[in-house]
Amino acid sequence: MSDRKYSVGIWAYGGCGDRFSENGYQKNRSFKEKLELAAKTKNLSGVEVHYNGDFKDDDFAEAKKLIKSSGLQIAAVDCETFGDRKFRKGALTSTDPKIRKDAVEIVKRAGEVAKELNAAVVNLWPGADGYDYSFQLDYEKEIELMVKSIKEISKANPDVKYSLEYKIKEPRIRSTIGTAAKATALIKDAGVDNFGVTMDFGHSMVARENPAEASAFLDRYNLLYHVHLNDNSRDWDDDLIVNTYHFWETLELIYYLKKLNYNGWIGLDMSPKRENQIEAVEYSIETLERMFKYIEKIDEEKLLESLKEQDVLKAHKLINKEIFI
Ligand SMILES: [Mn+2]
Repeated sequence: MSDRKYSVGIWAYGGCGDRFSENGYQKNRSFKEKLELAAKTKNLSGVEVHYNGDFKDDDFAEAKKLIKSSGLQIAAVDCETFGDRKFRKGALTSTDPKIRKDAVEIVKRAGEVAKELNAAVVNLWPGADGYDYSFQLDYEKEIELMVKSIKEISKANPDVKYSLEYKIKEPRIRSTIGTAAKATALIKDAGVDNFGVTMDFGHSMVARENPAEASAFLDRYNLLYHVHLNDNSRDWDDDLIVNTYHFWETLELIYYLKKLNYNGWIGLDMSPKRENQIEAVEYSIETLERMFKYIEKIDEEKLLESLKEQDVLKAHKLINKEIFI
């Protein structure tokens, strides 16, 4: 194995339910049981966990013990600000000051938890923020409140790295932060220097971006804090096994992670509903490792030359030579 650090969102070992199966297609497991499966997964070094989901303040001491005994590192602490009924009309952009404050407090507290668990980032996916209908929101207010919340979170924990995970839709029909460009604009607007972005492959695809290009864009502003790998059919965030739909987009992203010297966690965000969960994660890591190795075999100088000339055939011939042997 290489020295690349692979992690997975611990929900990959949970029930993997959806609105048609709230109990889940897989067995609903406790945090302890999920950690046990993660610890059994080959070549996995870390997990992402949800503060206010997998554990809250009252069972944090117990969760810490379980994490320690699992031998796993914590790649990211995610914040649960989306499932609670009170956040159904927004969390970080709620027009109810009490509800917005509750959401901001969860994210601030996740920062403290991240420090204690030595996590690389707090992964902040503002899933509750957005809207479903025309004439539902005051958009000016929505943006103003999101920027205000980002500023408050940043100021409370200046030494914690917060990574905003954009997603174009779901559960809201239109999310407040749907694209890499919008996440960047909001971070610049807030004028904070401890906020970056999580580029989730599937979210980027559904937003009709190209993940490699989105990553290069974010890197230009030093905002590529974290990545989530998975795959989908491009019309929904299916969180499928890596490289099962989009081979070229995945390979190009791998090339760019190397080209940009990305040295954060290679995070998996998957929901294997009908597959063996350990095997699905192991296969995804193995696939990514193979892809990194393919990329290393390609003559970099010639590839850069072909990119400069925009010579697609030259580039694809170079790449194909190493893959389809
Ligand atoms: Mn994700």
